[in-house]
Amino acid sequence: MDIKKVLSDLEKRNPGETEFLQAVREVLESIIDVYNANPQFEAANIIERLVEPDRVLMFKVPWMDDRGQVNVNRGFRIQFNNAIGPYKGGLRFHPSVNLSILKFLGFEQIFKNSLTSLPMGGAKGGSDFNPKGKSNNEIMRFCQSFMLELWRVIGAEVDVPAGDIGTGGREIGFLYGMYKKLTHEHTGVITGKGIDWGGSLIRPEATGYGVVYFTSEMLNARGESLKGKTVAVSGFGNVAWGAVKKATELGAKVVTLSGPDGYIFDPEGISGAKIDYMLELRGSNEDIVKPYADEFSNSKFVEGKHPWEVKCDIALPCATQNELNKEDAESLVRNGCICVCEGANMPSTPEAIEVIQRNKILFSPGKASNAGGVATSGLEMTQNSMKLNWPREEVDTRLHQIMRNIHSSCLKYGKRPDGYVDYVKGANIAGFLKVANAMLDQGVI
Ligand code: NDP
Ligand code: 2IT
Repeated sequence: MDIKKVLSDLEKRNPGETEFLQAVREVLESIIDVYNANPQFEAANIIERLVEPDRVLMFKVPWMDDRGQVNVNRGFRIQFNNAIGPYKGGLRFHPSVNLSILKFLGFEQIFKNSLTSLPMGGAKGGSDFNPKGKSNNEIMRFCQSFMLELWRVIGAEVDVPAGDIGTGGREIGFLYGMYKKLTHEHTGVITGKGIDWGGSLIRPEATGYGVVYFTSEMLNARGESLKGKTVAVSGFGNVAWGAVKKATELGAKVVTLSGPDGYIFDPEGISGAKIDYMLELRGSNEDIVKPYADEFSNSKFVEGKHPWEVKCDIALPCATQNELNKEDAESLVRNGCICVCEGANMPSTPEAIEVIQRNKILFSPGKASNAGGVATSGLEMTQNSMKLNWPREEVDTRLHQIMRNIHSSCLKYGKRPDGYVDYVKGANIAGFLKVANAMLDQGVI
């Protein structure tokens, strides 16, 4: 494979899709040796087939606001690859959403879902709709209009959406209600459902818990543990909340949170009622973390900055893509950080990853360490198929085991002769092999 040529061809066909190209480049650079050692991949042109989504649906989402004005947003669903199972992946509602961002997320999802060992293909969708500041009724009308298009292409055995940024339990409820109305079916077509109507226990916590289970595995492999460690977290959404909860439970002290307005530094640690307050902040429908500092007097708000300037042992970026850059990585290194474990999708820039790995700091890519969310979605699908609900402990135990298995897969393909583990390479190779072999088995389709 000639990576340069593949990427330049891809750029020509997808001009300006920087996030998508960034995600593809990382995978290609990781798998090149394995790819070249197995000529059957090139013979079947696996790479060109893998970087082209199976299909892209783009649609108009008109909706009426509370003043009676008609608004128009753009909706998407990228069905990227279903070699190992039905398409699966979240829906992002955020004003920054565009084709490039959803294609990068859908592409990453292929390998992430493969790593979980569950039968799920890769997909992503969403809209440039901004849920911030909207009333419940506006959110409902938007979600209903979105589903009026989406329902035609999804299905419990076809494509199973879920939440992502800006899409939580409330939005999933409105989307599901409309799907049910249109199809007359009550099925497992969406995950992240309410616990009384087909949802799974632990799904809300799963991504953050999984990130922390994965961090523990990485630390254990170096003879370390989370106990007594200082942790910096970014974001204050679903993933950040789960990560803070589990890290605190396992004896670490989480000292930061962040939002688009800046970050909170809480030297006493974010625990107990402060963790519950994160849910209030998120539910307030505002775009800010500043109120935390007004609520808890020993903490401070630092405007317009990322939390990576704070001294910490462990960094968990849980907000959004490219939120940790080269300078941030250098600051983490200077401050003695020993582990960066991604909760968000692609939060570290390639330059940041280079700095982190060069300094032999533990680093895990989101597609490995945040896979607990979609894995638990997979467990929700299993429970829906069986028409029963597992207790909390059962789901949590399975989630924990899946994270351990993903860690082992990373070690298998990512361990270097000097003992340092390249989790990026390990995750990409392990995720890729299963999908590529399935594509070979199924012929040119
Ligand atoms: P939420 O909407 O719950 O939270 C997202 C957080 O990131 C919020 O704190 C949000 O602030 C912040 N944020 C979003 N966009 C930006 C931006 N452009 N600049 C600065 N801050 C931003 O989403 P999740 O917690 O679900 O998702 C967080 C990350 O984790 C995403 O990368 C997502 O793809 C990934 N992920 C989510 C999974 C899940 O199960 N939910 C599973 C695996 C990965 P604000 O809301 O104020 O904009
Ligand atoms: O990025 C992700 O893995 C998610 N947003 C979760 C997807 C899912 O289908 O649960």
